Amino acid sequence: MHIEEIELREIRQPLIHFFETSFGRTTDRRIVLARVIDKDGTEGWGECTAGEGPFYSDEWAESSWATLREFLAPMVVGKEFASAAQAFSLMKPVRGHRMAKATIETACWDLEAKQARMPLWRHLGGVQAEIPCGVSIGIQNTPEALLEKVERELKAGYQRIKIKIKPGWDLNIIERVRRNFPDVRLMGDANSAYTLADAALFQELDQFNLMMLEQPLSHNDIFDHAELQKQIKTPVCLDESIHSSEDARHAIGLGSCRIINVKLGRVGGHAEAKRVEKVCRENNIPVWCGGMLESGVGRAHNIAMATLAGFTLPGDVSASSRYWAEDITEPPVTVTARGTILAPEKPGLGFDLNLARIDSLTVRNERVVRKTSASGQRS
Ligand code: OSB
Ligand code: MG
Repeated sequence: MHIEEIELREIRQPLIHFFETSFGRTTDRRIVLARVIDKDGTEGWGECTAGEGPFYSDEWAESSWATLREFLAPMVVGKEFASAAQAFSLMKPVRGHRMAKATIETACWDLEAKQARMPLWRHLGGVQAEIPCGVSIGIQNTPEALLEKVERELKAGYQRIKIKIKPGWDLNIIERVRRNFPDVRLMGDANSAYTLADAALFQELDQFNLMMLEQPLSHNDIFDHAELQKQIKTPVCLDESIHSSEDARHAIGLGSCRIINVKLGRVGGHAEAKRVEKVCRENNIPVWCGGMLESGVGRAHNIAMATLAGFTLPGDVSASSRYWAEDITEPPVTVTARGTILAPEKPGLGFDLNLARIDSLTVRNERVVRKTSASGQRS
């Protein structure tokens, strides 16, 4: 692989409905995209999953743009490397910034799959042509609005419901949803809103037969989660705390969780996501694919990753129409009546880019090309 150019774009696109978590409400998305172009002319696309502010993680749209433009893209452009699996190590001098790195890394995988004329999911080693889907439902203005949403998603066929919780929107809400839907596969996601001092609350939640409780404690903790897991029956699932296969190994060893949510951006791309999946599979820890309110590009990458063998639980990857009036990919992502997504058979991501739509949403773009002269000027 020899990347001749990386084009960065920022697009802005409103969500159909606000999405609220314990750390805040999102109404309009800022999404950084990367298009990597090989010297043979093949291109690949990746999406940065950083949010609009540094609240889910320390990365955010502006920091990822600056890091990509100043450091990461120049480390990859003009380099000859054996495969997409090596892209992450080219960017190793930069510490952290995994979401920014994943933007380029995942684009390289799309490109490589296209060169091999293979669907990305098969190129990654995926084995499931159909993946089970759930939905993540944010905090609503009223409990009634939440119940309506749950009902609508179940009618659409989704296989499990995730409810965002925070202090004041937790026990009472889970109880009401459970009472109205006694048999659904249900879980809660706290996005780090609690501490170990809240263990009694989680013990009370045990009676509602939740599939799991996602990231109840601090965003970088694995120690207190291990203590909490000892005190409750509901499986703990880690999201924010897992940035690498090393983190996964440590969390599993400590007993901090029984399930792991894998997100491409959070771990730095497909190669690391594959390593997380492997560690978990070898330790009988089920994984599932998380979501970050992605456009069609990130969504297509999530679908490909979720076809790996260890992804045995329904993830947060759902239909484009739940987020966008119009997606930037053609066709948009759709879900079957059985609550599944069919992995596409076309080469690469398997979805075409709607370039006219992308152009109309673009607020800035920048081309990073190889330095050609001794003076260090970009050509
Ligand atoms: O914690 O999984 C999370 C969205 C933004 C930031 C964090 C999370 C989420 C979601 C939404 O739960 C998943 C989706 O529908 O894309
Ligand atoms: Mg989460």
